[in-house]
Amino acid sequence: MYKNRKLAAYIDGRWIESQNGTEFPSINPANKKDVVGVFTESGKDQVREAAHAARKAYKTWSQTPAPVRASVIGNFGRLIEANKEELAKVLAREIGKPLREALGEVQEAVDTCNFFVSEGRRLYGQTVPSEMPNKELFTYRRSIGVFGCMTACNFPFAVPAWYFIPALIAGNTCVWKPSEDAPATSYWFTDLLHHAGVPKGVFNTVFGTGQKTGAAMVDLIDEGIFDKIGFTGSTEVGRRIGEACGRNLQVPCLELGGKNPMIVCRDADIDLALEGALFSGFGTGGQRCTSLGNLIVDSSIHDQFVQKLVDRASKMVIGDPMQPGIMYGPLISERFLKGHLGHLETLIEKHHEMPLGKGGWIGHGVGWDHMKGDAENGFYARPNIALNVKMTDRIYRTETFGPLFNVMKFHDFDEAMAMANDHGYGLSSAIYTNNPMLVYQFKTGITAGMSSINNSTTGAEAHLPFGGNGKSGNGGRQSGIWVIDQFTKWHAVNWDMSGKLQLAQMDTAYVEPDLNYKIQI
Ligand code: UN1
Repeated sequence: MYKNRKLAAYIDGRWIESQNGTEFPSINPANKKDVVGVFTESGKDQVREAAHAARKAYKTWSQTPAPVRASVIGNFGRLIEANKEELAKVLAREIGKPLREALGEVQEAVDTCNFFVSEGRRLYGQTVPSEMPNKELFTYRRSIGVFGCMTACNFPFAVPAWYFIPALIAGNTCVWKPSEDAPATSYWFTDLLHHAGVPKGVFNTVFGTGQKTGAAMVDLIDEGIFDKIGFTGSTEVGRRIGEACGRNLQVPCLELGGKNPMIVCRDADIDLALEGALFSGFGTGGQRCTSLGNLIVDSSIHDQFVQKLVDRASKMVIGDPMQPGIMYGPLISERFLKGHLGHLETLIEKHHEMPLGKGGWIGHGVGWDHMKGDAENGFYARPNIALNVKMTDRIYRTETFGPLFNVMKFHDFDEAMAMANDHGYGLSSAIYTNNPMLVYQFKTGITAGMSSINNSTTGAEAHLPFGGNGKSGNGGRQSGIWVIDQFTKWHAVNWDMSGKLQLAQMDTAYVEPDLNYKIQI
């Protein structure tokens, strides 16, 4: 347990307490007086030590039969399931996610385990015909090596599961820098892997902030101690990581921000679209990479739709994550709340209408009629909708990561598609329509990696490829069978049994055609 221990890391199967590192507390954002735990930042030396432990464990783990590796992941899934309620409560307490969603997030990790357990019995390669006699060709998936990974705070259990479950099954060993906003959740993730039977050194965790521990990991890419990097977080940091990996001829898995569009067409089921827009925009306090950024509404229904939207939004219940029936809880931490308030300050322009008001921090100068939490001690923000947003506005192309989204008006479908794509992100997207032709145009014209038809921009299922394009990532995908390509490299093997040197292309017994032959009709 992490209580009264000031843990800095889990390396080579042991928890490490630090005497002199910088401490950082994990604070319950619903009540800042509730300290979930105090952890200590790992520095460069500790990150290096973790990577060395992972390197040492790599040979044995990569040679352990894949079905045996997968059985450990099976154990992990069973342990998560057996502790689902408790894990969801820690997660909700630590990052303010409503309990129902926290339970869903833990379930997403269970689903990922269940999906990948049998992948340990596949990891298929191919047998391929050779152009030579008495020769066979094969392809094998080989593990990559030491995987260094930095994850975000908004999905502190499911997203690490997306990375580490396939990485471990494929035979890699890992160093994880979880978010500084969710160290307790990350502690339990690590602890359950330990109890699932992951051998020492195979999985290592280093706690700390992005500025210190994360920066140390990025610096160490140039030392060559990682063979693969994964990162979920901002586009800005992703770009720096991509540069460091590029210098070292590595391809990282980058899952970055979004400005996810939702198009509402005139023929849409309006009530369904309203429901979808509200959850996409305000579910999880708008703090999903897949949250709604720009709501793009047909001009002929715009005013009526906005009126209903504002009406429904103004009745949303905000409050303590443990309370039933809340739309969203506090923001993840004070830092996220301040970031959100800063966006309201700098991105809202004179021509934007704010029908839900302009602010702000509930309990700190502003109120909210349907508040079910401790406003004085929590980091709660009012919801905001910005109307009349144009493609030339900064807010159109800036990820805001809070309970705030834009509404734009379109006159023809080409304009709607331009609004959906031109901000340069390409993670998630949605359309509400019952017109198959519009669905087709949307599916073939959207640049996002994920699209919903008559559904929220959020809530991807755990076995479809998750990821984005443009400013949202480098095209890598997580989840489902596709993620195996991130954690394995192809190995091509040829086996010549002919007893002589047969040269491909040169000694191949191709059959020559009679090119003088002309058909006579
Ligand atoms: C994220 O915000 O980084 O699709 C992940 C969803 C969730 C995962 C989001 N299943 O909204």
